[in-house]
Amino acid sequence: MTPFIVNPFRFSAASWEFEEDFTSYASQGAADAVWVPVVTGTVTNAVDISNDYLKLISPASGTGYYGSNTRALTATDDAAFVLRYKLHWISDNQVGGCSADYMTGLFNSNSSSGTNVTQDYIGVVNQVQAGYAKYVTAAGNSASPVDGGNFKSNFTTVIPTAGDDRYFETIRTSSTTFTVQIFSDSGYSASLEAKSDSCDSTITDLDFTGIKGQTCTTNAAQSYYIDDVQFANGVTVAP
Ligand SMILES: [Ca+2]
Ligand SMILES: [Ca+2]
Repeated sequence: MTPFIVNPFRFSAASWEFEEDFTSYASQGAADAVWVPVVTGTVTNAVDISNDYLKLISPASGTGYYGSNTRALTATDDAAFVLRYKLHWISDNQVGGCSADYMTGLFNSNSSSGTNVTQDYIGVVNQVQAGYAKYVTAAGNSASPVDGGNFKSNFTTVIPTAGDDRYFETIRTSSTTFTVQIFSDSGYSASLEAKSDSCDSTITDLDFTGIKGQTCTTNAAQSYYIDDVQFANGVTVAP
């Protein structure tokens, strides 16, 4: 009888392409060289090297406009990747005639995210508008990440709430499908809500991850930070 030998490596998932807790930067310049900030107006977005996270503050007054921070990835697979991060909601201001929309996800460009800046993207938008704040999945081909026409599914159980830590997992499950699941724990075991959506197969080359978005001049506002970012390429299950 031939002995059956299990090869453990045969079943091993790929490893994370990177894991980021924002603790390793010796200076603001070193952090900004990796998580490249782009900003106009009075949006504040940067790695906070004192608190070891990536923070975004869109002000309720002043001239908020857009901000982005992205870091480069290596040739993201167009049909399989896993992105995880913790999102801590600091505060929001649910007023005004136009919304504050910021997205965490993957993009095919390190450009900013004004309404006229088109790019490919998949991720989750935090939208604050008069009377509500919500998380919504989004996927667009040659569009603006804050274009509501490319919003997919509203999370209705998990609502942005001051002080909450939520753990987001976005998976591109094929060229035309993706899922987003929100967990309550850093082990990604306690699921609070999940969405499955379709996307355009022409959404490709998502070689940057980070945050992007915009606000109007004196209206709705939001502040949050992300931490413990993990990215795995070419797989549809977390390593
Ligand atoms: Ca951290
Ligand atoms: Ca495209």
